[in-house]
Amino acid sequence: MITLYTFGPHFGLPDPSPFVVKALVQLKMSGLPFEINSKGYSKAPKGKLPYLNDGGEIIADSTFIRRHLETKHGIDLDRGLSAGQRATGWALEKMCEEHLYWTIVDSRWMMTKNFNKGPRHFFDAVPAPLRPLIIAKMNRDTKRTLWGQGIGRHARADIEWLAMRDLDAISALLGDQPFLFGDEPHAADASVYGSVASALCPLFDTPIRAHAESKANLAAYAKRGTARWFPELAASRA
Ligand SMILES: N[C@@H](CCC(=O)N[C@@H](CS)C(=O)NCC(=O)O)C(=O)O
Repeated sequence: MITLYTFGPHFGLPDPSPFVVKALVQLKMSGLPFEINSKGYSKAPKGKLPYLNDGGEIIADSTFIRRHLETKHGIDLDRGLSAGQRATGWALEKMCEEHLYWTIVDSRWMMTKNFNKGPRHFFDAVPAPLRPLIIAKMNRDTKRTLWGQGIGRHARADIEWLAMRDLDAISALLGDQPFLFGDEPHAADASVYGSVASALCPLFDTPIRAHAESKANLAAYAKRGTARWFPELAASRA
């Protein structure tokens, strides 16, 4: 049996991490049976989620999870795509994960009103006397990470502009298709859906979200993905 380690649903999303959402969607697309465990963070081999356990074999990182599906289970999530489409999918996926993602981290962690509504609650179970210390440390660590990545060196309006360019690119490539490469989803949809759903998360007030909402095809894409992969969430929103 495959076990996927996740954070669990938060913020009205299947998971607060777009990488976990991507792994959940990849597994759902694979058709393999799997279970979810939201208590594995402390044992994460790379200190991050997602990772999975497939009969004792541990695979950390959403992209290596995809590779594992390909190599161990012979599942090609890009079946039917041309080499050019596969390349476009890879480029879009990495734009979401290595660029758009950081703008979303910035908006959730560095904007006080969003932090208080969202990530602050990750620490609700920490004993009260320790909580402010842990929260301050996590904030410092996240700020340092954003600085190191580079995005944290920009003015917020510039960060938001970068995010909007990403969303424009996704919207333009998606056009009026149900999924990125036509009627059926492929590998990149797992990642792009996770990122677009994160950008649209109704809990957080950001110009990034407003921009995503202004693109009718992105809003419809996220809704379509939620209905297909997380129907329980779609029902709770209806
Ligand atoms: N490249 C990794 C990225 C995973 C990642 O960044 N996960 C974040 C959540 S979005 C995490 O677990 N952060 C916890 C930490 O850094 O302590 C993947 O594709 O799985």
